[in-house]
Amino acid sequence: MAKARNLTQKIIAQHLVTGKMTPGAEIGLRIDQTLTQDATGTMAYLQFEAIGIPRVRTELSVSYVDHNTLQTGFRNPDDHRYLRTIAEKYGIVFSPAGTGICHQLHLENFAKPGKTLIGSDSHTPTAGGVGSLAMGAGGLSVALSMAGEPYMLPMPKVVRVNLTGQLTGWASAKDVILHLLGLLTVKGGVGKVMEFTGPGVATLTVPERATITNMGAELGATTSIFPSDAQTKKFLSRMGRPEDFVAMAADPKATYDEEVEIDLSKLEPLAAAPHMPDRMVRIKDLAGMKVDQAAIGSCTNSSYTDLKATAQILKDKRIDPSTDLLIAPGSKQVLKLLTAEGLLDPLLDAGARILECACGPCIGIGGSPVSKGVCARTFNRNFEGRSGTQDAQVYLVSPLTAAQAALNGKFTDPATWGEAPKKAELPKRVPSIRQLFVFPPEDGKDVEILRGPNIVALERFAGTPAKMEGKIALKVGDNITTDHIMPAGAAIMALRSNIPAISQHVFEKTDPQFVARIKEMGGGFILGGENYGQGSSREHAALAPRHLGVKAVIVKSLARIHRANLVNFGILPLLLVNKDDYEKLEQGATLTIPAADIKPGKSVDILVAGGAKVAVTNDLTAKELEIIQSGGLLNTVKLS
Ligand code: MIC
Ligand code: SF4
Repeated sequence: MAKARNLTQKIIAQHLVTGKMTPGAEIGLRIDQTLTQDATGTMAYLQFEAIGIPRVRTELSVSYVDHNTLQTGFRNPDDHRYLRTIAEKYGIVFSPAGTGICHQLHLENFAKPGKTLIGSDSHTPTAGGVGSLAMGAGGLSVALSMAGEPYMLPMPKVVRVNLTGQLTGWASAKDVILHLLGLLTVKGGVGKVMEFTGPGVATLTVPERATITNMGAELGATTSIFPSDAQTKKFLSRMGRPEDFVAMAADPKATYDEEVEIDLSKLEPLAAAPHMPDRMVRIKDLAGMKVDQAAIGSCTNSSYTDLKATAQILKDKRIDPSTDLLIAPGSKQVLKLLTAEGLLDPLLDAGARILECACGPCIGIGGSPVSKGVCARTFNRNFEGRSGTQDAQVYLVSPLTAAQAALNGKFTDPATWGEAPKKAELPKRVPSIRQLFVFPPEDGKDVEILRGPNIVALERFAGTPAKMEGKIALKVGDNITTDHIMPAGAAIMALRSNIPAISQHVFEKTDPQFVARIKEMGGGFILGGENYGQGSSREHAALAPRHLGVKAVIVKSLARIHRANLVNFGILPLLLVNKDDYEKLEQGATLTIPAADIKPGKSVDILVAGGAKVAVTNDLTAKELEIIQSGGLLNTVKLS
C-alpha cells in the first residue's frame, strides 16, 4: 500500500521532477501557474525575455498591476504598458492597474486546489486558502518557471497546525495567524510548510483561510495550505468556477515533522506591536492608547467578508474625527459586491476614505500617518518606516479591531464592543469581473513590446574570483528585512525597472552613508545576524547590492527567498559556524575569503586583517555554487 501522505507531500509528489522528498534535500517541482506583480514583474519579464523563448510554458501565467499604481510621472505608466505588451506577446493574462491586489484576484479568479503556483511576491501563499501549493520567489525564479523549468527548493518539513474549536466573539482569522506568529516568531517557519488540519478547519471560510495562509509568509514559512473541502467547493462555485473544485486532503494516517495545536475558541483580538509581525499583544492590554489612523485592506484583509464586517460595525455611526480611516478593497469584485449589497454607504457615511483596489498604504504608496502616529492596520507587515512615516507606530490587527479603533479614536477593551457581527459569507451570486482581464492572443509574434526610458537593460555579472578581498561595508543585527536592504515607498519603487538608479537607495534608512561607503571601498561584504533578508521577495535586495559590488553576505542564518535571490545574482551567502564570531567581526574589517575553496556544506576560514580567522560554512548545493561562481543564474540557463 502507498505510504500515507500529508497534503503538502501529495502535491509535491505529483509535481516532483527531481530530487528526493527528504526534508532539506533539494527538489525540483513542475509549476502549473505563475503570477507576478508590477513592482517585481518588470525585472522578471526582462529576465524572461533574456531566456529567449516565444511563449510561456505554464498552464497559466498572470501579470498583475497593483503596487506602483500611483502615476506621478512617466515611470510607472511606462512600466504598466511594458507589462501589457509583454503579456500579449508571451501568452500571459494581464490584470490592469486598479483591478485589484494580485493575491486577492488570484484567489477569486484563478487559484485551484492541488496546483503549484510560484509568484514574484512573498504573499503568494494566499492561494493556499483553496489548497494550492503556492510559494513566493524572486523574479528570476518566476521567469524560469514560466519557461517551464522546475522550481528548485529544499524539501520543506511539514508542520501540522491542528485547529480545534471555533472562533467566537470578536476573534477572527487574523487573530489565528497573529497567535501563531506570537508562538513561533518571524523565523519559526523557515524551511517549513504550515499545513492546517483538524476539526476547526471546516469552520473557516476560504477568505478566512486565505488571511491565515497569506500571513504565514511572516513566519518565514515556505508556504501554508488548507485542505480543499466543502468550504472550498462553496467558494469556487460562488466565484463562478465550480469546475475548478477537486477535494484534497491529507491521508488519514499521514505523519508530520512537527505539530502545533490551536484551540480557536480560546482566541481573542490581538495585535502585532511595532515593528515586527511577531510582537504579539492583546488588544485588551492596549486599551486607552490613541489611534491616529486605521487602515483596512492589503492582500491579508481586503475581502468582501472583511469589508462587510467593517460596514456592519460602522453602520449609522461616525468615526472619531481625530482618526483617519482608509479602506482599500482587494478587488473590483469586492467593490462591486459592496455596492450591490448597499454596504458602501455605511463606510462612506461613517467617514471612511475609499482608496483604489491596490496595495496602496501597505507598501507606503500614499496613506502615511502623522508623525509618531499610532496606526491600527489590517496589513501583514509593520516594519519600521514602511508606512512612509519613519517614527509611526504600526499595530497589525483584524478588520474588526481596526473598525473599532476608528470609531473610538483609540484602542478599547473588546469586552466593551457589544455583540460581534454575524460571520459574513459571500452572497450566492457574485458579479464577475473576468472581462477586465486582458487575455493574450493565440499568437503574439507580431506584438511590439513598448518600453519607456526608465526600463534599463539587464546587467550581466562576472563570475567570482578565486580569492575575494574587501571590507565589511555594513554590520547589521537580527531579522533584517528586505525593506531595510531595499526600501519601498512611492519614490523608490518607481525605480524598480532601473537597477543603477534604485541601487542608490540600498540600506538608505538603516545607514544613509552605506552607498557612498561601499562605492569608495570598491565593493565589499555585509555582516548580518539571524534570519537575514526576511520579508518581501524583491530581488532588488540582491540585485542592487550586487550592482554596488557586494560580493558576499556573512550571517547567522538566512530567510528562504532572499537566500535564493542572492544565489540567483551571484552573491555568496556564508553562514558563521560559530555564531559568537559575529561579535568579533567589526564594520570596516578587511577580510579575505578563499572563494575557490568553498565546497557545498564545508567550512572554510575567512582571514581577518590583523591575523584572526573566522570559520564560515554554507548550505549551498553544488549547482548553486556553480551558479554563484558563474556570476548568477542567467549566465548558466540552458533550457531543455
Ligand atoms: C511587500 O509586501 O513587501 C511586497 C511589496 O509586496 C513585496 C514585493 C515587492 O517588494 O515588490 C513582497 O511581499 O514580496
Ligand atoms: Fe501588496 Fe501589501 Fe500584499 Fe505586498 S503585502 S502584495 S504590498 S498588499
